[in-house]
Amino acid sequence: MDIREMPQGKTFHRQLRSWIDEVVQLCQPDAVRICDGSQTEYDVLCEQMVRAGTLIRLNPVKRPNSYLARSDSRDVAGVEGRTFICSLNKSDAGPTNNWMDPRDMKNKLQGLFKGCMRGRMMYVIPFSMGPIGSPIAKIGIEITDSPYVVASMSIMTRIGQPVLDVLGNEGEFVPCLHSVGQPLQPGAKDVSWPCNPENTYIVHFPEERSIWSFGSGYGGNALLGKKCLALRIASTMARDEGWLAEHMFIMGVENPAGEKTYVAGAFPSACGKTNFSMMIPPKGFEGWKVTTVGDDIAWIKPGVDGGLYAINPENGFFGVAPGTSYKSNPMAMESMKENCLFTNVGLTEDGDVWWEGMTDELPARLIDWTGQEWTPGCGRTAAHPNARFTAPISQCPSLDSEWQNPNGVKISAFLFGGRMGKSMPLVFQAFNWSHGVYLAATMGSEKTAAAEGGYGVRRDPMAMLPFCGYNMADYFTHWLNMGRRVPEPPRIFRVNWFRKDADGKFIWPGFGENMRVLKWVVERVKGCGYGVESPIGWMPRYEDMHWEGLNFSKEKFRELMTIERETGRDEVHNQEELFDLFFDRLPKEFVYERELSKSRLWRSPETWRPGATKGFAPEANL
Ligand code: TSX
Ligand code: MN
Repeated sequence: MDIREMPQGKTFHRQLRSWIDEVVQLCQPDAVRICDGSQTEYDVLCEQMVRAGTLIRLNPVKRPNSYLARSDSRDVAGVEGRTFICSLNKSDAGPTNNWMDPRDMKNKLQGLFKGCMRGRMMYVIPFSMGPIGSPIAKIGIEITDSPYVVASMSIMTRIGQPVLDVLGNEGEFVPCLHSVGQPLQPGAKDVSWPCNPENTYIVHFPEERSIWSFGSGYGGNALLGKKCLALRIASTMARDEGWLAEHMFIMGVENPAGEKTYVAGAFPSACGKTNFSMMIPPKGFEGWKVTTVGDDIAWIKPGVDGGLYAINPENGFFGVAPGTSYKSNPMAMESMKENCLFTNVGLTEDGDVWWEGMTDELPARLIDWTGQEWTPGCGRTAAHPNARFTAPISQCPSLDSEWQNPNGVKISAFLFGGRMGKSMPLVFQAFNWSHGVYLAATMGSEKTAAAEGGYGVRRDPMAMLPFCGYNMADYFTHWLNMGRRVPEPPRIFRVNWFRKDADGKFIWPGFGENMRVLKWVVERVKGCGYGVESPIGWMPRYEDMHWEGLNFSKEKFRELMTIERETGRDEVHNQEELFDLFFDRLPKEFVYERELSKSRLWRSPETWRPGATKGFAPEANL
């Protein structure tokens, strides 16, 4: 079947139709298709991409209804250097975003988009971020010349006619214009992954609430609902409208009594956020359940009862494949058994996918992500390190029963955590909201190599550094304001699964064992969990945590939880760098919080606990 002969989505939205006309005039596509979101549309598009060499159909027995895409080797990841926030004033983009005057940028983009879809089909994708019709959801319309983007968006978001129906004739939408930036000359043969790396621009106009993306067909650069709309544009909407658009997972934790507590959290990249959101309770936690609402983005609004309610605006997982296995994340593996798109992973001889870390045993040979023959000793990786799986969230076995609740789930705790080899304990609780916001803003991961810019901490406030659509100092202020506006804000915790011992080995087993931390968190927010006050926050003692099913000694726990006065002081001192960056708009509360932290850490350990000389551990003198 030819996609051009199929029935299309229908809309009488005047503004939408005139925007489509405008884009046709500018981009000069061969034909236009308004996507209806039907299964036939998806199937026909994938079939067309198989014929064009963009997709490879995987073995239908091993991986039903699934495909592999291999991108251009220059188009494999987000491009922070070419991502812009074009607010009217430069200072509203802040020191951590690229900025250009919106008029200059529009001129540049008009030039790039002129005729850029010649020889190609233009797709109009109506999509809803959040359950269709939810009061928290937002509608976007992505116009793209990439059928791969259409297929990906139909997994990652809710698309098609139902969205147009809710949009009606007057509804609001965020226009998202995307092109791979490589027009096809008449008679010319297309490449399997068209893109334009020399002229890539990912541009956000926060005041106008529009997105223009040119030159990349990959991930967040091209699937504009995710990082561009649900984080960068939504964060500015959230600031203006009094809610939060966050780079957070959402999960439910149910105890044996059947009481469920929802937790949301943000970790910087490579800290296992997806793994955590799909955790399986370990031995010793019979009757406990963890359920998944989302693994990447949370939109959080004040509810009428004084709490904060969160929805996952997405409808799928766009996860990093390498490292994902039945050991590290069985729920993710189960989610990708069928109906999936894989990008830049290896192709096995029997037509299935493989990536580094997927199995202990390596395949004897396969075709790697660049299309070349691969063998275990060949010196290249089978999958690109940023290779992805795109899977429908509905296929996740740990999916929470409330995942489509249009009003969201009530969040009781926020977790923030980075990768810290020393100085940060396994878990501690902020003293109060402003202290918690401070802990979230100073979060980061230790730099691992001198090549990454010397030793120290790479700060990633709320894991939002690349995704905040406005000045991050104003974002901190917004967070502080939310705590004042909401009578019952969630409690805030810092976690760190990555502390190392003197031999450089991880002290904490992590993964499912993180349930022990979650249990303490849940008990704290319910008011039935014990803890002691430390110089940096509330901490569990050994006996305050549940150890059944794990052999973890009191001595190791002490090593894991210790705050040495010197390292603590170094950490607070080091935070100055971040504060300097935002000096002109930094909320006063942060200055005071830092001074309070200092006064607690600079004091003699004897005042923390009689007899202590070096530091603090929840139940011991050091
Ligand atoms: O995802 C991880 N989590 C969270 C899981 C719920 N990872 C993988 C991080 C890279 C994406 C972890 N790695 C975690 C963790 O809690 N912890 C570690 C560190 C670690 C690695 C290997 C072991 C232990 C800890 N192995 C053994 O103990 C045998
Ligand atoms: Mn993310």
